[in-house]
Amino acid sequence: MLKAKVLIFIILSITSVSLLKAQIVFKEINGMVIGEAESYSSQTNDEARRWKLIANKDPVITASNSYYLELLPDTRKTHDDPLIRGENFSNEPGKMAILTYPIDFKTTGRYYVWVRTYSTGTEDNGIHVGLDGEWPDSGQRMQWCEGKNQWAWASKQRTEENHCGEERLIYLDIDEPGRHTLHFSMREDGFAFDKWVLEKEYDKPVGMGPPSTLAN
Ligand SMILES: [Ca+2]
Ligand SMILES: [Ca+2]
Ligand SMILES: [Ca+2]
Repeated sequence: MLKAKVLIFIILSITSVSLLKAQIVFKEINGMVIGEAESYSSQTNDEARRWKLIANKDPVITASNSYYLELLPDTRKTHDDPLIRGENFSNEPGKMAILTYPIDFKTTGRYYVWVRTYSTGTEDNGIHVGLDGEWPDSGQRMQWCEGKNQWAWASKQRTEENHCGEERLIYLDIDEPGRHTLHFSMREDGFAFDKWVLEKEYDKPVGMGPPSTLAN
């Protein structure tokens, strides 16, 4: 009887630990929210492309928290590789490889979205961002041109006129305080994703950026 009770206790403990692990929640502090890409709570629509957890191997390539995600496989490495919509490219947001991060907000308003990536070319430098299951115009086609072959922060939107992206066009509007969910989805495969920052000021993070703002 005692053995059975101990066994049930162990099973319940393991279950609650795994539930806790799956329930990382972030919080906004003074108009900022910071999170590691690898601390997502769920990944969906990942049949064709999947975010894989990568540990720092090269001491020169230093990801925040020693880990980052890479969207694999990467079959379109150069402009000469075939572009296959729904496989290695998705100009439509919220269709492929969706990551979700719960966040508790106190302060409503507009938050600019910054992402730290490591781009090596022209076919691994785009991503989409969404909120609460929706994909507003202001979250589509985040784009990086500067800072190849190194970790780089940016918050720019690719437009017809400017393929390298315009500043201050990537943002999410928080209308109500409380729990919201942040999402990212694939635009180009091979994207390396280290960390994200939501901030009311348009103020580029430096280095690895500030530490995560965890609610739990
Ligand atoms: Ca590109
Ligand atoms: Ca690619
Ligand atoms: Ca990281």
